[in-house]
Amino acid sequence: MRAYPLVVTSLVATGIVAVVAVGCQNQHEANQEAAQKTSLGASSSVQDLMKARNLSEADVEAALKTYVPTGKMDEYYIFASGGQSGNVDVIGVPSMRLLKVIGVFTPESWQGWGFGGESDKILEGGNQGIHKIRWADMHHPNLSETKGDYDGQYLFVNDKANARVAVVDLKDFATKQIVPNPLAASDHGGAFVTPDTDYVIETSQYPAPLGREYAPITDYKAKYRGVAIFWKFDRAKGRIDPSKSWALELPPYTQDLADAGKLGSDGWAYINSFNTEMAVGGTMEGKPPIESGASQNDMDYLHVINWKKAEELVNAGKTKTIAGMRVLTMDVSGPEGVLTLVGEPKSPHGCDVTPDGKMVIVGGKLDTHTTLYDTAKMKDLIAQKKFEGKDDYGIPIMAFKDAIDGQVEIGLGPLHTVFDDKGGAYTSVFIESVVAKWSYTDLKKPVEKLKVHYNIGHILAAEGDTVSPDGKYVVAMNKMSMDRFLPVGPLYPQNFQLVDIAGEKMRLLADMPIANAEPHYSQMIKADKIKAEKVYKSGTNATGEIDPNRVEGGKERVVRNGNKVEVFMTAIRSHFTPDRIEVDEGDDVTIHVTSLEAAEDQTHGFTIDMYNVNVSLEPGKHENLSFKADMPGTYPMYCTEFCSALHLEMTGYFLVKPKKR
Ligand code: K7E
Ligand code: CUA
Repeated sequence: MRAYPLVVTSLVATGIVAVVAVGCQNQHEANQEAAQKTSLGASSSVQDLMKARNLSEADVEAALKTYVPTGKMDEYYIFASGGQSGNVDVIGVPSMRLLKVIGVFTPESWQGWGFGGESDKILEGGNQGIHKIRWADMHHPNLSETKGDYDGQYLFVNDKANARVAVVDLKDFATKQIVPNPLAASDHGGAFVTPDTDYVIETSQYPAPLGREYAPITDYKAKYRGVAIFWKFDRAKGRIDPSKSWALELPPYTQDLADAGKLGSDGWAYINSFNTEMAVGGTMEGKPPIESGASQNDMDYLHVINWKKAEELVNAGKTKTIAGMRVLTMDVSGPEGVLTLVGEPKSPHGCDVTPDGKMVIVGGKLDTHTTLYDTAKMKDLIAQKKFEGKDDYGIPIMAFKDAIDGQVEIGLGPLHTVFDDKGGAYTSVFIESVVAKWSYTDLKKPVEKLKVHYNIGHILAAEGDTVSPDGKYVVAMNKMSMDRFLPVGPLYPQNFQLVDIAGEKMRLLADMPIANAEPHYSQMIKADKIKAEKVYKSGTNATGEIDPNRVEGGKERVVRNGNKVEVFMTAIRSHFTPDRIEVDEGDDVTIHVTSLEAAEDQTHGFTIDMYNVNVSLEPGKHENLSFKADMPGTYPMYCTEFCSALHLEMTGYFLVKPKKR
């Protein structure tokens, strides 16, 4: 009630501003200039302001490089893993402003993601075993590619905790599919795409029997396995096709990161690993913990996979079906040259193919080097069967010295590497807490270091995983932020630091606190590659289809069939039709609701109090809400989005008549 006069007041105020803006443009500009001067307070120049705010010239330069004035747009999008939030954060560069949080694995209430509408079915599709999984540990988002370049169409993400991969459509920035991995319990090397997005690669992390069968830990070597799934992506449908997907059985070596070859190395995939010692812990039994058991050997193994050849063998039926998936087992892949190993120094992490496809770069958590593996040399060694031995599973091993191009001394704890357009490589160095810039084309070039705050994990670069990176920016994705932001209790934000790499030396430009979880990887794409829709075609549902139950204006109705009640509803500024629904306790209710809006940014929401249902109705959107009327009573239903001056009046009642007892 009380808000109504406020609405009118704000409308009147807006009206006045509009008249001023149209009628007296010059006066308006003069006013703005005056306002800017006064907002400097007592200072009359930039110098005074710098002094007052204690800013250096470098600060001001950084501010000018990142400031995006109102009404102007950013140059790039970052698609960042939301880590334990299970969702994707979309960030603008260079402003480092948060633009959207896309509901993926975890319910997101603004988007009505997972609160009774169509999206529930997408979330249901990602259930594992008998559990309704509603959280995720997202690690590596990957954009779809055409000829090795981001094409701005799709985003793929993985869930380490529950071994799943999701597909996000960048037409509407909404998740369209979640695919559960039937073979592994955890994944990590995902979701990496091949250069034309034929496949989305998802490789396991912690070994377990394929299909997650029980096997005692003493059977680790015999029964536990790693796995790499090659999910076939159907671009026309915009979905992964599990029936055309297949997997490669791997030794129980704790596979870590993966990447697909490109250009000359297209058709190959690479996975680094750790714990090739196959340590299984036993801290209560007086045995060393996995962390020390796994750090005994000087070398772990880079897995080199000829996936084109694997595809041929799969098509020739050389597979075994496990948990409904075709699996190429090690007794086939080893002898056929599909899977080959090569040593990797000390607890490797990161596995990044250079833009020219010639090298694979691996860091080492307990090493000071990055190692460059030569993709062409490895191809030759495999073709000539020049190996130095086999592992316990019969997988051939190439000699380290034959396979590498060289090593570069980087610093303490190099992890991930990204690239610019001039042969520059940027490696995140965790222990030393720096970004190290070096040259992958000239290994003798000195390494330049930039301190970051603090303990960088992943690093990302503008168009960094493509065949043609842009240079310009990298972002340090720091795990710790000790003294960077106002204190918010013992759980600190993560810190994204934007770094300017356009000049001779790296320059730190801005910090962005990441407040919702620990991101791992992210990718950055040129903004003009994204062709986002502004409104939906009338009746579009969460799967992107025109819903068969779409409701046209004038065709609203309530259909009863025994204890099934179907409501066909429309929403338009500022009412629902019908606005009264009366059902009996115990009825199965479905509300089909279509937004009749066609104007940009005219979103409604729909909720019924106390029923834990909520959907977002963007212009043209259709939703189907299904639930049982199991709680008798009187419940207001209303629009949850401030959509018009009479938004508060966009309401109605949901009445549940109690059963006679
Ligand atoms: Cu955090 Cu890519 Cu999962 Cu490295 S991983 S930091
Ligand atoms: Cu519709 Cu508020």
